[in-house]
Amino acid sequence: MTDLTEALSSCDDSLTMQLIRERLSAGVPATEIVAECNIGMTQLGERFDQGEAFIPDLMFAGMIMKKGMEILQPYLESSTEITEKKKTLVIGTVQNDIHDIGKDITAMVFRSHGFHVVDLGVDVKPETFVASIREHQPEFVGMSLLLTTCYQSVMNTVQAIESAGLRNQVKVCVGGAAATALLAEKANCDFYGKTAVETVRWAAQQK
Ligand code: B12
Repeated sequence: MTDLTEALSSCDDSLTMQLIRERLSAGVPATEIVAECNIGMTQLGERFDQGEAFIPDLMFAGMIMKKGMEILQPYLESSTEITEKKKTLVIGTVQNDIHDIGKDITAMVFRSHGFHVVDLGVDVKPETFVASIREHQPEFVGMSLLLTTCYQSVMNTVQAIESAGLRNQVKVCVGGAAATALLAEKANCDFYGKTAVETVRWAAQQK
C-alpha cells in the first residue's frame, strides 16, 4: 500500500490532494496516479465488503476521487497519442448501476486521445444506448459495470443493439470492477477493458 492509496482509502481529503499534486510535480504520469487511486478505492471496497467501512465512506471516497480527477484531467488531456480521424464513443453505466467514477475516467481518457465522447450517464437503459447509437452513429459503445447483480443489464444492452440491427456497425466494449473477459464473451461484446488506457489503445487500433 502506498501513501496515496492509503490516504484515499482512509478518506483523507487534503492528504490525497497533496499527494496527487506532489506526484504530478515529480513527473509521475497521470495515468499511473489514476491506477494508484484505483487501488485505494478497491481496498476501501474490500473493507466495505468485510463490514469495516460503510456507505458514507464509499460516498466520501468517491467525492475525493472526483476532486482528484479534476486536478488530473488537464494532464490526461495533454496526451500525445491522438487518433488520426475523430471517432465517437458512446458510453454509459448500465441499468440499475449508479457508479460513475470509472466511466468518467474512461470518457476522459478517450477524449484525451482525440475521440468524440457521448456520455449517457448512469443507470442507462438498453433503449437509451440504442437511441444514442442511432443519433450519433458511433464507432464504439462502452458499458461500465461495477455491480455483479447488473450482468443482465449488459446482456440486455447488447441484445437490444442486436435487435435494432445496429450490432454490425459498432464495436462494443465493457469495463468496470465487475466486468470480466468471460462476461464480455458471454454477452457478445468485442472487448473487455480492464483499464481505460488499455481500452483506448485497443480502440485506436480498430479500423
Ligand atoms: C465508490 C463506491 C460506491 C459509491 C459510488 C460513487 C460514484 N460516484 O461512483 C456509492 C456509495 C454510490 C456506492 C454505492 C453502492 N455500492 Co459501491 N463501491 C464503490 C467502490 C468503493 C469504488 C468504485 C470506484 O469508483 N472505483 C474506482 C474506479 C476508477 O474504478 P473502476 O470503476 O473499476 O474503473 C476503472 C476500470 O474498471 C475501467 N472502467 C470503468 N468503467 C469502464 C467502462 C468501460 C467501457 C471500460 C472499457 C473501462 C471501464 O476504467 C477505470 C480506470 O481504469 C467499489 C469498490 C471496487 N472494488 O470498485 C464499491 C462496490 C463496486 N460497490 C458495491 C456495492 C455492493 C454497492 C451498493 C449496492 C451498496 C449498497 N448496499 O447500497 C451501492 C449500489 C448503488 C447502485 N445501484 O449502483 C460492491 C459491489 C459488489 C458486487 N460484487 O457487485 C463494491 C465492489 C464494494 C464491495 N467490495 O463490496 N458505491
